[in-house]
Amino acid sequence: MQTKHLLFPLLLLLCALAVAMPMASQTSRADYRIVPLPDRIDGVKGSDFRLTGNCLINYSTGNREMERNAQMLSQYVEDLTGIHLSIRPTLASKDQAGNITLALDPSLNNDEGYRLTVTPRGVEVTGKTAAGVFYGIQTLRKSLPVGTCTTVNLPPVQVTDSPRFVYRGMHLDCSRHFFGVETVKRYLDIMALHGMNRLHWHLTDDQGWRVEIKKYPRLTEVGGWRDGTVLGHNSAVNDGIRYGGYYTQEEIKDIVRYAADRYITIIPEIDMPGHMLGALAAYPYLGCTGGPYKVWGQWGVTDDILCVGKDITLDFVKDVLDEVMQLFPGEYIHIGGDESPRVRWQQCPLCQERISNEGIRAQGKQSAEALLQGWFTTQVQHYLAEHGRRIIGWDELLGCDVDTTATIMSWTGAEPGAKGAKLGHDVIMTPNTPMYFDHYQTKNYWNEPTAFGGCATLKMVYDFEPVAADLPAEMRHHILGAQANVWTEYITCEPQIQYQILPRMAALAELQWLQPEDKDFQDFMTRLPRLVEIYKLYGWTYRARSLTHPDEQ
Ligand code: TNX
Repeated sequence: MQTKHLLFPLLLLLCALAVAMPMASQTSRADYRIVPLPDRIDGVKGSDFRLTGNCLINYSTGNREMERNAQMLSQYVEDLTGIHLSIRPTLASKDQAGNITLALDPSLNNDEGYRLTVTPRGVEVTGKTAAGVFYGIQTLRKSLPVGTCTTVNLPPVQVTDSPRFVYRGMHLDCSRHFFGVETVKRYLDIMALHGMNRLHWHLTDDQGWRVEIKKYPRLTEVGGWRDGTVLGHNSAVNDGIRYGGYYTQEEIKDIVRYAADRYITIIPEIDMPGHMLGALAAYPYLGCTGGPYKVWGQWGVTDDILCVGKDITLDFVKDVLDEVMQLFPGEYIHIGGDESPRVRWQQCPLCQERISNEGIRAQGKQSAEALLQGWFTTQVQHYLAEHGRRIIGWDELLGCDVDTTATIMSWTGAEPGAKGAKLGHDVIMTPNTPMYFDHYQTKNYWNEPTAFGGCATLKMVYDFEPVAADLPAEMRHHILGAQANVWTEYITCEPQIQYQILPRMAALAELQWLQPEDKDFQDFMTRLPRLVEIYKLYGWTYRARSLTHPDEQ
């Protein structure tokens, strides 16, 4: 065979190797200007720390939480860069050279605060608690470049950070449409990436009861299913397709654990006395008229709510809450309280008897029926308090005379929140504009997936300030934080959920973490694309146009 025939393939091979070689040993550089922006990023002199597959992740021997933190960090680094880091329990500080060390330092002043220190010799993520370390890990993760490489250079730095608010929430409505365990877990993953720590899980409503309650099996057998779903915004057309589903108690426990591993507390919502058609369809005796009732296939507010004139209704509620408390260990149970028309109560002899027996009388603008809702809520509140729990309710509760141990969720606007704080309630701010992520992201929505209505652009979310300017200084601590709500009347699948929340969650995260004087929208927009690289890496759907048109009114 002549050599000239071999020469060409050989040359080709050499060229290919030349191209492939630098790929195989590719180096990239970390950038600590992430979303949300840490409080302080202080550059330190010295050479970069070289993160390679030879680095270990050290964590304190015997600490389960820190071990899990180490595993998560290892997984994140591998997802982003392809570099595999082994984890190692260790006691000795001398092992730190060349490695990443996760440590606790009780002298830090914020429970969720952390410090990330990079020197040429190593990386240390320190938190007051394991949760703080987890947030430091998120920051380290988001600082890394996305893309396969063998070495990441980390410029020496001291990052110090702590969240502005203790309550950093997202809400998910799994009643109007039902989303399986994997979707909820991914939602929690997305929350973790954004440094959020409360999932408000809307589990029951007129369109479906989604949590298994052993004592009342019909809640899910009957209340979990509807005959069909209306098309669009309550048109005359119904698809006629049976729709439903629910979470078994085992699935709930699994999700609660998954959340806890990410330092997220789940707050279940059992909405009462309104938004209860799921339960009424299953147990018609719970209503004033006795039914028959059907799980709703349309949207809005129905007049059929729980009859609170009957003791059996209170027994039902307590039984359900007993099981709910078993499933959800967090302090808070959300008991709803929104949109409860009182027309049935006005007509119901038992509710009227309750009003007179309890000596309830209309006061000023508050009708006797409004105060009956207050009476009912107080019963539930006391029952939960006996079990060491507290309630959150929608801002309608401010019109029902509940005491200040009830935390108020301000949704009809920001004013009820300010009013509640002045009265001495703790408050979570979720005003429908701009905190309803089921609303459109532009006013120009002809080309958007159908949404509830309204508009909250990325910039509007960013600019939201949860603490009213005129709220007196001594009442400001009542504003626990902010949350975005994702109602799912028009959201039918996971990519659509993600489209509605991303990238608006990035703007929300920044207002949850940053002091208002440190916020800067233009700067945020320069940092956002790198976060979006992580969305892409995990295959999450997001609204790309918001990156170039963040305020398209
Ligand atoms: C109002 S927010 C509701 C929900 C709807 C939502 C749609 C609240 C307490 N009640 O039942 O799903 O608007 O945006």
